[in-house]
Amino acid sequence: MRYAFVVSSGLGYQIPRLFQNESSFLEFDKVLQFLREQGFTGVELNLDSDEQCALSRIRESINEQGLQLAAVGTGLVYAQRGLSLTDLDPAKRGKALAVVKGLLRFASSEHAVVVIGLVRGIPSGDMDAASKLLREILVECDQAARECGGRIALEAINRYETPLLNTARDVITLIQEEHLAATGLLLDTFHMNIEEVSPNETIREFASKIVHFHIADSNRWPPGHGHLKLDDALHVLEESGYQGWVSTEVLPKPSNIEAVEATARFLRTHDLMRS
Ligand SMILES: [Mn+2]
Repeated sequence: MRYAFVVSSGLGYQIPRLFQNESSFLEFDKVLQFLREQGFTGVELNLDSDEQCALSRIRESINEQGLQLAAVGTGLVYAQRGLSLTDLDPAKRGKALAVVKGLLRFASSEHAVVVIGLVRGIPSGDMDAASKLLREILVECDQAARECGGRIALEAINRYETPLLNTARDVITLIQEEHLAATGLLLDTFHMNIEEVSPNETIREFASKIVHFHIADSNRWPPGHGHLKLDDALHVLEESGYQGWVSTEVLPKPSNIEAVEATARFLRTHDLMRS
């Protein structure tokens, strides 16, 4: 398995207004260097736009620092720009879809997955209509992914954040019913702790469908700061034959630096990160 760390203006190593100003690009370079020094080989980003200038610069930075792009998250498309894949306004829905498609092209050129998490939106009211909209648009996303050789990681997210696709089985059922060939499962230990009967059983059951994996402890702090047995979960994941990225998506607690160091230390102590 390969280990990555999220860098964003929200979760992960937090850089305020990341990619919105010059100083944030400079800090980004330093953070990438720090991640590499700590033993991580990949970085996961959360982007809210597919603006080409910024994407080229991001690609250059990652390559220069000798890291790989593990994944591109899209939650900020919703959190920062208010665009979701289930918005009842077709124009806003279309904009969200356009950004996801642009990010799919970028990510696929770097062999990275695009994460579909909260960009699905938080619908209230007619849930059947929202579920139907989501299905239709995920079919479109999958089609776009196939066209550019990309892959989508559809995340099971806990009920307190969205009513749509809370469990691994919810995600797998949709993928199978809609025959989504370029879409796989993203499991996140924080969400699984809330929604799954037995997270380790869930990992075993759906191992062949997992295309990306997020770790955080029970309180979303770095591994070792909560009450999850993350070493057990990761050994189960490894034994299941998973060879993709394990990406640390945590709150920047106690601080950015300490979150990275604590995670690296945890992964080494438990013989998971071996480089
Ligand atoms: Mn996650």
